Amino acid sequence: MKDLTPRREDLDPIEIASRDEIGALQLNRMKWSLRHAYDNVPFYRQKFDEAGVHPDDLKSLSDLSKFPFTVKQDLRDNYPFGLFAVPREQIARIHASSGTTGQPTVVGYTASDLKMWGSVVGRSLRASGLRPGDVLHNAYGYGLFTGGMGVHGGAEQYGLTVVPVSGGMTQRQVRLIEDFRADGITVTPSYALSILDEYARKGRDPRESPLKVGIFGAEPWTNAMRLEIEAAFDMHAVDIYGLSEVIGPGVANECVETKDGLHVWEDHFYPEIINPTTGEVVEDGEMGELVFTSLTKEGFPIIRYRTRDLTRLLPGTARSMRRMEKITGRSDDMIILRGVNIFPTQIEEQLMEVPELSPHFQIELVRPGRMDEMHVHVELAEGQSTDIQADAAHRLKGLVKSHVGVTVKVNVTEPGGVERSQGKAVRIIDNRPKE
Ligand code: DLL
Repeated sequence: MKDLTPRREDLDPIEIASRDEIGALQLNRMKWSLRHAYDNVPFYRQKFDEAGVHPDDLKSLSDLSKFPFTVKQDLRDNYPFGLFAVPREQIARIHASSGTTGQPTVVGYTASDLKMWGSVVGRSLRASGLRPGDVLHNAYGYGLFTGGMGVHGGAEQYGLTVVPVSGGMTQRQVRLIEDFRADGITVTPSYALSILDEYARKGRDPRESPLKVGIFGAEPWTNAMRLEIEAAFDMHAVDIYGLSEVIGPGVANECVETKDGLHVWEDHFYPEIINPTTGEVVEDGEMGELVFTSLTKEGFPIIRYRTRDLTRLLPGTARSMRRMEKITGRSDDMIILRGVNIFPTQIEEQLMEVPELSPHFQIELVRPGRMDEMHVHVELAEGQSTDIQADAAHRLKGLVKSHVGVTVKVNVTEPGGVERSQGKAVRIIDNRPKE
C-alpha cells in the first residue's frame, strides 16, 4: 500500500493547533451557538428556561454539562421545521432520515452551513489520503440520506473529480471503478463487500484495481473487517463518522497514517461522553454515549445531542483534535441475550476468524419457547465446498461461545444466501413475538 500521509503544510492550521488555541476557539463558538439556539429556536429557549440555565451561564467548556440534552424524539416532535434557527427561506438544503420506523427526522442547512460541511468533508478526504485531482467513486446513497450528497459536496469543494454513482447496480460499480481509474471509494463497509463479490464474479483481481483508499462509514465495522478489506483490495481502509442531526458525514475521520480511531473535527462539533444511565459527563478515556454540540451551524444548531453511539474519547495523535474510538455499536442495537450484552460487531469479529465463511451476516432473534435465541445467518465463501458447512458452523459457534460468552445457533447457507444491502446493512432481524 502506498504512503498517503498528507503534507503538514496542507492541513488546516487548526488541525495541528495547540489544545489551548482549540479550547479558546471552542469556547467562543459555543457561546455563540448556545445564544443562537436560545434566541431563535423556541424549543431551546423553553428547555433552557425549564432547566434554569441561560447561555450567559457558560463561562467555560465544562459548563456545557448544565445544559439539557436533545434527543431524536425532540426532532420528531418538532417535525418538520420546528428546530430551524433561521427563516425557512434561508435554508438551502434539507436532508431527512428515511422514516421507515416512524416520523422522519428533518435537518436543514444554510448556504454557509453547506460550505462548512464541505470543508470538514474535504478535511476528512485529505486525512484519508486523497489529494486534489484524484478521482473519487462515491457509492453512498444520494437523496435524503446525507451520505451521498454530503461526501459529494465536500469532494467537489476539495478539488476531487467526483463520480456520483450512489448505491446499487453493483456490476456497474466495478466497471466504473476500473474505467474511470478511481483513486478512492466512499461506501458503507457492507456494500463494499458486495462490490468485492462482484470482482470475484467477474473473475477480476481486486488487488489490481486502481483504488488506493476506501473511506467507510455510516455503520459500525471492526478492525478485523478493515484488515480483510485492505488485503482484498490492496488499499487503505479508513473510518468516516457522522450523523445527519449533527451535519452528516465528516464529523470525525481517521487519519490514514495512524488508523487509530477517528479525529473529531472539534472546531465545529464539540464531543462529550456521558454515562447513558445517569447522564453524567465521564472523563476522557471512559466508555459511554457520545453527545455532540454544534459550534458553528446556523440553520439547525444542535445542543447536546445524544447520539446513542457508544465509544470513548482519546487524546489526539496525528492531529491535535481528540479521537473517538471506533464505534462498538449503538445502544439501540445492543442485544441482551440471557443477561449478556452483545453488539453485532462482536459477531463480525468472530466471523472474520473463519476464512471458509464470507463476511456477510445477519442476526435473527427468535423466542421458540420462553427463552430468547440468537441465530446467526452466514454463508460459505465463494468456492468452498458444502462439505465443510457443518464444520464451519461449529467453529463459529465455538468462537462466539468462548469470546462473546453466549450460545448461538449458526446457520450456514450457500454463497449469496444472506440478504445484501446497498447502503447500511440490516444486521438484526427481531422475530420474537411482540409483547
Ligand atoms: O450515516 C452519515 C454518514 C454517511 C456517515 C456516510 C458516514 C458516511 P445517519 O443516517 O444520520 O448519518 O446515521 C448516523 O450511523 O449515529 C451511527 O450510529 C452510524 N454511523 C455513522 N458513521 C459510523 C461509523 C450517516 N463510522 C448513525 N461507524 C450514527 C459506526 C456509524 N457507526
